Amino acid sequence: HEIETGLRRAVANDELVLKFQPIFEVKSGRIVICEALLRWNHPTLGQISPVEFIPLAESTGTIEEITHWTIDRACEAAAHWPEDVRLAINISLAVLNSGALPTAVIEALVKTGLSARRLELEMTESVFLDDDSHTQHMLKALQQIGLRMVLDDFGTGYSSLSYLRSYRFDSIKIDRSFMTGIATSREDQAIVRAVTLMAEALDMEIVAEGIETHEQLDYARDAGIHNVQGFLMSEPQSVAVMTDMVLRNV
Ligand code: G
Ligand code: G
Ligand code: MN
Ligand code: NA
Repeated sequence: HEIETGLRRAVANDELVLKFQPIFEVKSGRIVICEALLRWNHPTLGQISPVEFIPLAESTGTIEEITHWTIDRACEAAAHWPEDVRLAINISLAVLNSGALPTAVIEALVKTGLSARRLELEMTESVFLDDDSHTQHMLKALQQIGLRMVLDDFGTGYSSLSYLRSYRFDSIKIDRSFMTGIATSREDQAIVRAVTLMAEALDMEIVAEGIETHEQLDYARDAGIHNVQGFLMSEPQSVAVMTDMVLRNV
């Protein structure tokens, strides 16, 4: 309850903080995308993870305000980055279904001057349980103005290949659970290779997340994964450090 009431004031009290975690192109070693990751610095409880407060924000209705704050701040930061670096923002199901997303996104793009093609929305496949929904039409409309749609945590949850048939994602992020034991698991190796081949055949970019060791990075490279993200390359960073990193991007 302390969390619940606090959440309503978190935006106004400036308690939310955005971190950014870079995603690197395997081929060039360059940063190609930065993912915005939300943190809540609670005045008495300390730093609270989005895993804890996002579900609460969804059930109490504060998720829209929080997401719009995130979109505004993240676009503002990314507008100062080089043109070839994209921004990724996580969007939860409740926000996708609410209908307010397109206006919030377009307003942020106009206000900051960030071009639509530099913005990616990451969502999990729960969004697509309902085939041909209103939400899918809305996402297609955003895609038509240049935004990229990313299927996050691929391979977990309700995972079904039918989502890939009914909706054109620009990119998929294979869930980090497939990378954790890849050095010793023939199953994980086979799955990562197969998913990469499929992504390529469907003209989707493929990202491996949760890369923590050189060995995992080697397996990702050998499988043909395009982009990688994980603590081996970089943890989530402050906006200042992230901006410095992309300006020195070589
Ligand atoms: O780095 P990490 O602990 O931040 O993220 C934990 C989870 O919270 C991940 O599933 C991530 O996608 C999610 N998350 C992080 N930031 C946001 C955000 O701004 N909005 C939403 N909906 N989820 C987020
Ligand atoms: O679900 P999503 O992919 O948006 O989650 C992002 C989460 O993954 C964040 O909590 C981020 O801090 C975390 N993360 C990023 N890289 C790594 C990594 O190499 N290892 C682990 N364990 N978590 C990671
Ligand atoms: Mn994500
Ligand atoms: Na993920």
